[in-house]
Amino acid sequence: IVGGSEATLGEYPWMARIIHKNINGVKSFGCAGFLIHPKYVVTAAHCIHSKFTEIRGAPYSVLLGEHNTTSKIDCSPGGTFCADPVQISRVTKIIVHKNYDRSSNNHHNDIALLYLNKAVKLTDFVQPICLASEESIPKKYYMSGWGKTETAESSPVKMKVDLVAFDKVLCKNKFQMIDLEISESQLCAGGEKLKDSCNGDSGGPLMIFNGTHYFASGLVSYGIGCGMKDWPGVYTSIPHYLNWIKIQMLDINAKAP
Ligand code: 4AZ
Repeated sequence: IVGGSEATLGEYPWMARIIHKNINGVKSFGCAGFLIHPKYVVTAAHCIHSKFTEIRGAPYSVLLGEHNTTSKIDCSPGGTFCADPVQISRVTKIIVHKNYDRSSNNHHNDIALLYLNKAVKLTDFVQPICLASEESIPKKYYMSGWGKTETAESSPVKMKVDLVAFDKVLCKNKFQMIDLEISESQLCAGGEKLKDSCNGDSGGPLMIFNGTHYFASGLVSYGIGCGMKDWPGVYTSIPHYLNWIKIQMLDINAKAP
């Protein structure tokens, strides 16, 4: 997050960090995601290594309820108050959108669904987010994540920023100049100087707030640098994939072990 501030404890409790363990057991963090149900997390397709699509037992885990990624507090149940009650779940099934093309810079259909080995416990720090069912043009979007900040390092604590909507036609024209195609299933937000999502925020939700609830309206997909004036970030439209998400959830459930 560029140009943001630290989120408060428990703010945006659907924010997930996706951890990948390589063949040597080394863990790395690359992306965010968001909890939509105790057993399902949505993220970006480009966050999943190509060989792990549609297989069981891929080496991914999801961390929920986290704020400070460097804190070593033991948050076991029954302990004293814990500021960072983290829950870790293994990903047992991954569905990457079948029309996502890794070789294209357009990042169309940049969405994936992760199925967790066990339902997470819903707490003050771990809650699902609602999904937006239709595209709207809000006054403000909200973004959160642990990605790169203006210092060009990823953030150890969860950050937040608000972004403005960016006109779709203007956005299409802008990206067309550099041979990129913005489709109906993508939306643009930001484009103000030094206020943006950035590397490592991918897969996280672009949120809107209706006065009572937050809704995921988009998903961080890509951008031209971060925080460059007039270059908004590009987001996968959640309303466009609402049916896809529902169908995949039913499909996983039907096949679940
Ligand atoms: C990335 O590489 C990335 N501001 C995500 C979002 C943006 C740029 C880069 C857009 O994950």
